[in-house]
Amino acid sequence: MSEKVFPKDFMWGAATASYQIEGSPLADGAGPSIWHRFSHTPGNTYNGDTGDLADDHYNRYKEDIALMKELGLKAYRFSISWSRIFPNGKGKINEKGVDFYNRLVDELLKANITPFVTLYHWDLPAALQDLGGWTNRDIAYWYTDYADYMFQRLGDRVKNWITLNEPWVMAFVGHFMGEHAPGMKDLYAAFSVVNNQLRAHSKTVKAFREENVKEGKIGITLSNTSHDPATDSQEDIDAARLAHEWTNYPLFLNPIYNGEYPSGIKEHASVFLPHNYENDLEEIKEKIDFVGINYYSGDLVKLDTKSFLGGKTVERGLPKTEMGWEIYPEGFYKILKGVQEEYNPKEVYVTENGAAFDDSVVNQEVHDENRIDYLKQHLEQALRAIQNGVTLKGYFVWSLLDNFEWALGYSKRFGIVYVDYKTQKRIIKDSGKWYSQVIKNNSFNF
Ligand code: LGS
Repeated sequence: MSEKVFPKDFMWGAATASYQIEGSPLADGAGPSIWHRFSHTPGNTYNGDTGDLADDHYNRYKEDIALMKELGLKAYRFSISWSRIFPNGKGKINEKGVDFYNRLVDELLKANITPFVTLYHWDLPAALQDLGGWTNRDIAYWYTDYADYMFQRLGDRVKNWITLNEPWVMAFVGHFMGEHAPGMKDLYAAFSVVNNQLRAHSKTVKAFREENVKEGKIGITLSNTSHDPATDSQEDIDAARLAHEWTNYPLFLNPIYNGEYPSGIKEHASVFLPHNYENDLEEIKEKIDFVGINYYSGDLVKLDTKSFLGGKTVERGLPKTEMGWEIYPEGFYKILKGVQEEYNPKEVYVTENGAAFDDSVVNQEVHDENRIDYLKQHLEQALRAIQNGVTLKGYFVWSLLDNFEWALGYSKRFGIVYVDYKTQKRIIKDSGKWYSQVIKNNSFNF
């Protein structure tokens, strides 16, 4: 056993997202989002679950910030629900929606917790979906107007901004697999969403620079799975590399840093990208201040000429979380090291890492040793990444609270704080207690 000591000023945090925790989606003049619509459409979510109540954070945010303080969090990543601010996505402003985030930010600052704001975590105003949503090129303007407005309203107090959460998931799980809102199954739409998200992101970064938010930083959060080749055959190595370029940080960072899509995408998938997408690349190339990395799991990839981009996953017998995802901490290191080597970002934050397990309450306690093990193994790899040159500045556990896990509803618990959905009572799990010690000591034993 040895002590794993983190750099001084390491930013320890926890993350959530608006639709997953807030509840009251239509309160105080808010407009519906695509997730409100999607979850209310029968057959789309486990058990027909919706975000109508979720963790009732909209009403309990003070209690939740008190919990964060008790845990000793230094930072908190949350997202803004666009349709609370602009009920129609654009045009008329809903001051009461802005009020909620003003109160939230003020309460966080009072508790000495640094806010990291995600401008978009999948809950597009439904009114914009009616205009084509992310497939409409105009969304780059709609989104930038909304983001710019938030910089003006919160930029005096919020210094850390994330443009988009996991644009790959938005594009492909929402527009190709149909499992997330808006529930489409169209590969061409999915690639146009990728391109439009990149355009929206970069226009917003430019607007952010023009706003001149004092000491402000802006970045993007990307999803990642560590794809390893199933054998050392060139075919499988290529299939794993292509899966990496398609589903991980390269799909977005290559255009942002280098002004072009990754070579494998150009070679195998450019037919799906919008006509004349090349004309957008110059505008998309735009400096950011940090990269947000989300990491949960890995897989083994084998060539499969029948599947899109030629890869399928094969079982390798690693232990899994309740989601059925492999526990593969080594992959966390590979992703962190990879992003530094490939794009050399100024700063990296882990904006999500965590695990769902089947928690049970025993005498008002939750003994989630499995989650503690998961976190220990992953934090060990994060530290290893820092020791090997990765400019990792902070880590946000997913999630602060058990919450609405999208299509899986309330069936999966990721929190370090347990939520009893009937009573809305919160219980700090053993993992939460453990994490608060890590923060306090800036280290842990493993
Ligand atoms: O709740 C979401 C978490 C849970 O797991 C959060 O809103 C998202 O930003 C994020 O996508 N989240 C998440 N992702 C894990 C994806 C792992 C995929 C592994 C697939 C292996 C078959």
